[in-house]
Amino acid sequence: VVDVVALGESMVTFVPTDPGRLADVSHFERGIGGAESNVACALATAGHRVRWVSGVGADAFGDHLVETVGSYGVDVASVRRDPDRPTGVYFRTAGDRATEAHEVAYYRTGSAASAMAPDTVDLEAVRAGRVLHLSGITAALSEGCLGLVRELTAPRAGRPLVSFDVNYRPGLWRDADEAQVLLELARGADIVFVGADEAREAWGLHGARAILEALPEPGIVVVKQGRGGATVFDKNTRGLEDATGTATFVRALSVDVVAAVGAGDAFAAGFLSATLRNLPVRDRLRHGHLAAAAVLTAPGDLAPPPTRDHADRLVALDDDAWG
Ligand code: KDG
Repeated sequence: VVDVVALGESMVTFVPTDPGRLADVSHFERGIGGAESNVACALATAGHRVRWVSGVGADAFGDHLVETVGSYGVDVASVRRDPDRPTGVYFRTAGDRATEAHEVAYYRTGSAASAMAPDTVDLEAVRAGRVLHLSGITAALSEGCLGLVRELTAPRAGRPLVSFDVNYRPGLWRDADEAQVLLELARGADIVFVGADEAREAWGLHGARAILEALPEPGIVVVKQGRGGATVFDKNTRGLEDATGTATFVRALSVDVVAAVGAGDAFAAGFLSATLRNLPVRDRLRHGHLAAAAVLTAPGDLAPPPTRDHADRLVALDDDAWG
């Protein structure tokens, strides 16, 4: 039995070893990135059975991605090797510590993963887990990818619990429909992760109340307030007709941020792991914040999260420690 299936594109990443603009720096360190495989690797580290579904080229970077994600214990047997299309690559700067702004240059148009579509992916393998994790990035990659995410978020008897991270990437969207598309996909999910900032940017929605009113269907909506913390609204604490409801808020850990990229993925993984274990909502948030802190304090998109035992001990610290 698979606990979680994560579907989405992963790329080989190149992050400069010294500060500066992409136009100027000359040395880069190779890593891997990809929102959904980041989630998959973190969940596997936490002891869950995880499958990653994607496409990569039949090239050296494809080998590297499959081997690296596989080395976390993630099942990579459903990753399609495409002889005609390359593995995606991206370059990004480590980012400004104060503003968290960073430069990103994607080389992924026409990539193997962007060729994913309902008829090129093994849908049975995708639907085999208890949870299916998707993100708005996939929807932006191509018409075929959008069709696939639509298919997977459509109502269907016996489907897995669908987790959807909005992951708004303005640079990836080409048509003007993105706000509507992302909203529609989020509404088809059971668990939605969205940053208050991205809800503002993508949907023009200000504050949790507006977000909840726009997303009446999902059983769980997690609104992330960046360094402030995150709030969970679930069906037990909000009536669908009363979108304000009561909610559970947990402050984020205060850490010295090295690079923020990937923190949202780690947060989702920590939250989903605790959800699979049926932990109380407060502890789901604490697990999310802990996993995020591990990534925030490391330069890469993907940093090893604390082990399950270690995380459990930290989550059990009293309220004073959690602030
Ligand atoms: O969530 C982190 C991602 O942004 C990164 O790992 C790469 O998936 C990625 C993307 O498309 O930006």
